[in-house]
Amino acid sequence: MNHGTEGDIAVPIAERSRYHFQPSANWMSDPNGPIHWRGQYHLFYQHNPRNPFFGPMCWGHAVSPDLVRWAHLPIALAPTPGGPDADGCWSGCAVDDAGTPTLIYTGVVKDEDYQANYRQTQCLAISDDNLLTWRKDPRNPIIPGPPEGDDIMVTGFRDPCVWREADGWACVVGSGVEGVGGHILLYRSPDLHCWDYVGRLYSRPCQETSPVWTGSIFECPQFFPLGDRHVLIFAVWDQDHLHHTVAMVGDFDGRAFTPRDMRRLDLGPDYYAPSVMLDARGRRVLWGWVREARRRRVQLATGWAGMMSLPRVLNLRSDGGLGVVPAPELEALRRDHRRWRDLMLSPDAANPLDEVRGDSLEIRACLDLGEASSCTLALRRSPDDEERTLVRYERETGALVVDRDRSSLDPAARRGSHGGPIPPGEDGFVTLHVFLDRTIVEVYANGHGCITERIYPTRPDSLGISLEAEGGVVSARTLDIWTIASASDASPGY
Ligand code: DQQ
Repeated sequence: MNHGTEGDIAVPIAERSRYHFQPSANWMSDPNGPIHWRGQYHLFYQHNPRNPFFGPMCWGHAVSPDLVRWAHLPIALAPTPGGPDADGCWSGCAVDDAGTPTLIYTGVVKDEDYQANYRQTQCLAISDDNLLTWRKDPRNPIIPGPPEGDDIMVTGFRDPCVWREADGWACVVGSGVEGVGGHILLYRSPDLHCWDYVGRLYSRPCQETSPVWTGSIFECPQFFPLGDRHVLIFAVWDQDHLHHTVAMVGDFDGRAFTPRDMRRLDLGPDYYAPSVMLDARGRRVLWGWVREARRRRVQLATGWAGMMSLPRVLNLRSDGGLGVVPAPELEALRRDHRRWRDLMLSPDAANPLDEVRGDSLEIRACLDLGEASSCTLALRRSPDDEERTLVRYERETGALVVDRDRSSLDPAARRGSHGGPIPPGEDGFVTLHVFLDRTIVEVYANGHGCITERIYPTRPDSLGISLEAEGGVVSARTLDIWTIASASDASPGY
């Protein structure tokens, strides 16, 4: 393992993921235009191929037969000098236009006088060689700017999400006004080229905080039907900061969306820029960018930044909220398996998982908390507990919390506890489904919510795990632990 230094601490700098998607080097951020095309999954993403920082964005491209094993393909979109995307091809979507694969994305040109220093317009590109190379439309931009005549002066106009309707196309664009609130703008088109502004699909003031704060600008909106409802997902940008992602379930009357349920899509601080794909099985599969959570100079030494979340399948829950579970295809990566049944955990008992080690693991526990106050799973734990990341479920508050205060000795790594309420399942049990991949932890709870966190353990012996009860006895009705293969070891062989 390579090491850099940060103060007196040796910092591991080459902890690439084993089964989370990432490019071979440099910057990766938002997933873009995931599409299931002729039996294969295509995933595009914001990519700066020159260095591990935000820069003039390209669309990186990868293909997979199964959502799990990916082969890298050539860059799909890059800025065209003098064009409406001269300074970046920002986020967008992919659609099937009667057999023609089509990308709709935000082109940006630096302009000090314009919305947050970038003029933002919507552009289109098509492929006629099975998504390998892309031709930009000479008529670009297809939407030359934010709507005029509405009473909004937007400070963002980006990230188109397009879908087919009975007699044409519809598109939402993320927008908002700094210090005022976010907007989702709705457009319609007969042909993907000429677009009419319909109105605001949804707006919310940034002063409203309950049940969730949605900030000033909505980025990366995703809008689609699910069951008998519509779902609106977006990322929250405010005062030059990326915050969190929000999911709303509600009703669409053809012009406006009215939310009935509103909550965080992911309770962690490192998950952003969601993108949703409809696959051949009719599933809505969600991707997200998992950001770095340490200082820039370590990022430079590492040579890469950013990973893709695991694919997550969305469903509508009986309580009106959005359910999120990891895609079952991930099971193909499972290797060695250990199972415990009816494991009784009491506060003073020895750690039953003392023998288990690893930084690439899947853990699934069905817990009966009884009268206990909480149950805690520790990951990437050094033998003396100097480093460890805690995943705790608190019975009284029904909260899932990830505590990374001691995840790393690296002073450049961000700390803190994050989480929120995720009620137990209908059977009263708490099901934790945890994916550990070196510097990423994804925790899914009760089929209902999840937390994504970056951690950066520095000690080579921070590989232990433990499961503990606090304030009473917890029964682990089942506990399964698998080692997980590297996705590249299971290459699709392109
Ligand atoms: N990232 C893109 C934008 C989007 C933001 C630029 C979200 O299109 O709003 O790389 O992370």
